[in-house]
Amino acid sequence: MVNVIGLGYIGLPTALMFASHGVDVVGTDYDTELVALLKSGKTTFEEEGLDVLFNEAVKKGIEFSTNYIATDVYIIAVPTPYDKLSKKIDTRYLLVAIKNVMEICPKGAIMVIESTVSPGTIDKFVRPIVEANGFIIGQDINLVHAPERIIPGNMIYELKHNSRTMGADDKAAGEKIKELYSVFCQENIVVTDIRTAEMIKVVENTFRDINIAFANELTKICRSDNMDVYEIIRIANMHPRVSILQPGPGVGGHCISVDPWFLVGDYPGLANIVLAARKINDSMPEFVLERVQSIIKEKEMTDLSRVGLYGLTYKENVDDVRESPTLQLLEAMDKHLAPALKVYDPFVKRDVVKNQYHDFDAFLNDVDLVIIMVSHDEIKENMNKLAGKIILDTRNICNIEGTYKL
Ligand code: SAJ
Repeated sequence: MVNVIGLGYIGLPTALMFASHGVDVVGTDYDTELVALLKSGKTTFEEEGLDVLFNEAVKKGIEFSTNYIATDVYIIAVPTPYDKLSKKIDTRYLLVAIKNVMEICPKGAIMVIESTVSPGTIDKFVRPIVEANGFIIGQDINLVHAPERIIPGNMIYELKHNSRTMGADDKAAGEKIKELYSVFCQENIVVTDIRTAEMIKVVENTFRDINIAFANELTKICRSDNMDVYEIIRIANMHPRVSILQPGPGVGGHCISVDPWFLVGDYPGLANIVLAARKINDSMPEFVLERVQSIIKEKEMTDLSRVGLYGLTYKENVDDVRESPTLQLLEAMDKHLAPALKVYDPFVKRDVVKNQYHDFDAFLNDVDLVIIMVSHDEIKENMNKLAGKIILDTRNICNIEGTYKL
């Protein structure tokens, strides 16, 4: 039996995937409300294919609990944020999970850590807890690091079709976990050591952050000299060895905007491009604000209460608002004591900011300037509704004449 600890964006689909492929699974989370919701047959976030997978897993007997279960395989998928001051990993949720596992874990078990961790975290923080509980690593328990790689919006497909990295001290334990994941993972699973696996994960997300930063920096350069960055990227990408990503209003989410900080915090003076990229991406919400100010001036708008942000999530067609560029932009406005803008997002059902709308038409009715922050399918399919508005499109999805771009 597998006990999956942490039933969030990664733990839940992973638990469901194992269960739907016939593995005995208990999913554990400390959040009683979340567990109650799952037990009542409801999923806890929106993701393509998640409900179908959930129903299959329930049919196969998956269980949800707030308790940790004595079993032979644990998979830990709890959040690992970064400490905003030191830029280092905040291991608090991970270490609580490890301690709880150690309290009930029988000898001979394998503990798999899926949560992203900075290189050295397992040596520095995890091993001492395991050993303090009287377990000899390699003899009484084995550790494996299996960092997740799935992208929100395409998680279910990617769980099956992405290759994986497994870091293990003990080859046999690594191979055992590889075999377990092979029940659903159809791609190559590479077994390496733990520290290498930790680094690979952080490197993957840092690579993407740096490449998005390049697109964002180009945007600023092009804006300053009146060039069309999208045309430049489109045509440059026709070169066989050039593949520039897309500029945007910033980088959000719990992964790409977080993981590169681990390298900055842990290797001071060495992670220079990484730090520059983080700063560029973090500057984008303010850049959007500057664009808004110049448009307001150009259009001689006087009623600033009629400015609205479309999109609150960190990217298209997900309901996750963590570190979202829209939240970053609102925070920047707050610092300048500027009045809050109107905000609408079809995926965010609860109120998370001031002046939030829950109906697209009502939102459009109350604004003259629409800032497209997220390219949800809803707006792409209803672009005609924006006719007559002043539009700032930070995602390059709107073809309406006169639309302002980044
Ligand atoms: N973004 C851009 N321009 C782009 C691509 C993305 O501005 O060309 C922005 C998005 O709008 C968003 C942010 O970057 O705000 C991050 O979005 P994303 O789609 O690039 O990535 P995430 O955070 O949803 O998922 C990433 C993935 N990592 C990589 O592609 C290397 C995923 O595979 C990881 O599993 C995930 O992080 C994670 O959990 O670590």
